[in-house]
Amino acid sequence: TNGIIRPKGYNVSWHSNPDIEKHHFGHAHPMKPWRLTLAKGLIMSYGMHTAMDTYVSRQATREELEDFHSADYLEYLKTAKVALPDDDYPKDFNLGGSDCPIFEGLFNYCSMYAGASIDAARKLCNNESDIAINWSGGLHHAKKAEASGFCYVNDIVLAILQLLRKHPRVLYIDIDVHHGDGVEEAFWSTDRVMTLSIHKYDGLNFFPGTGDLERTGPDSEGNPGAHHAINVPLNDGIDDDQYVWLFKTLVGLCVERFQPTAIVLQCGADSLAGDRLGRFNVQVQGHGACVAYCKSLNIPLLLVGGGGYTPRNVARAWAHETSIAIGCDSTLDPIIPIHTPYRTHFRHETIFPTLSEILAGENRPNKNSEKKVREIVASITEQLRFVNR
Ligand code: ZLM
Ligand code: CA
Ligand code: ZN
Repeated sequence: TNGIIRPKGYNVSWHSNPDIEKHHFGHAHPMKPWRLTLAKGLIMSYGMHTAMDTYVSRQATREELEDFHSADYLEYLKTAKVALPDDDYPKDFNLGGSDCPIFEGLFNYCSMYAGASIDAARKLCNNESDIAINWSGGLHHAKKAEASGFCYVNDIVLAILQLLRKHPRVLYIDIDVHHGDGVEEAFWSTDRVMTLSIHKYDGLNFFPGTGDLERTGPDSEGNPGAHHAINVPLNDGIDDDQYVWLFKTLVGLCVERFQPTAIVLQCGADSLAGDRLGRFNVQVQGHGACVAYCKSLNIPLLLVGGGGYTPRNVARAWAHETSIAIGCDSTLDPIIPIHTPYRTHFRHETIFPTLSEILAGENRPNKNSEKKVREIVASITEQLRFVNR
């Protein structure tokens, strides 16, 4: 089995539940929980599960969900009925539109992925894990009383609230192609959480329309959250070299300045080249290098999923990142094992297809100049001078 060995004295916990994967957002909706089945198949065909503590996640309780969400929103989420196509019904709490449809088992789906993130955070709190993984989480757009962008319950906020019971400072990093607005907003007024999101930004032309460089936290007198929101707005086509350089530079600066005692990394795979909704040219290698860099900091680490709309690439990235977490990435055969379920879905036989294989002639030029990237780093360096711990 590829020489997968459980790392000695190092614990990785993996939180998942096949029930989550069975939910459907509806015909042609880009969010496909089934991609988790594809990822799990790949992870298990490599035998990686034998090197982790595996947990079948449970539903978060109503009380746990109310740590962040309002009771009336949760009540509506629980009782909302699937509408008939022509029904004229109120779209309260932004539920029921094409982005956030009401589907069969919606509340079960939400409480399960939230339960997994909460459990994962608790494993880090009681030192039972060094890295905890929930690929079904990472739903960063959900607000206190509002669904947004395929997200209904904000499992990341709930997990960070767990971490804050034990940890004085949490660094949240978000490599999804979209701005992590829900998490940023939730911790907007505290200096105990620093949020760093890297994303495509094009004003209101790209969802959710927030996350410009100047958005750094409320700058009113005596507000502790000031300067603790960090935003990295990028243009289409950024490649591995630029992305990984930016990531390491900025995360390095944040860690030095903020000295987090725990890190949450949202690994949204829609920043990968060839994504149905994303616009970047990041490859599985570069995406994984971000995870490897966080691991190298030796700070308790929570890995969650997020976006990712070309399932075969999502599965590749999250399987590769699982191997990085357990430390077997260097010995892993990149040729996808022959007995991998749905192996034909992968189209190319390796976890590291080349850019031209991924894009198949669909050229996406890099619209990020070296100058722009350096200006971003200079501006954030300046911002971080205001952060004192
Ligand atoms: N229309 N079907 C990222 C969340 C991105 C808002 C423009 C809907 C879609 C998209 C839904 C099947 C994360 C917006 C889009 C069309 C208003 C978004 C259903 C295609 C479809 O074919 C589709 C009928 C649907 C939705 C595309 N929606 C693309 N982009 C964004 C939300 C979530 O990755 O960050 C974390 C999980 N919504 O741009 C509209 C403004 C709705
Ligand atoms: Ca992001
Ligand atoms: Zn996204």
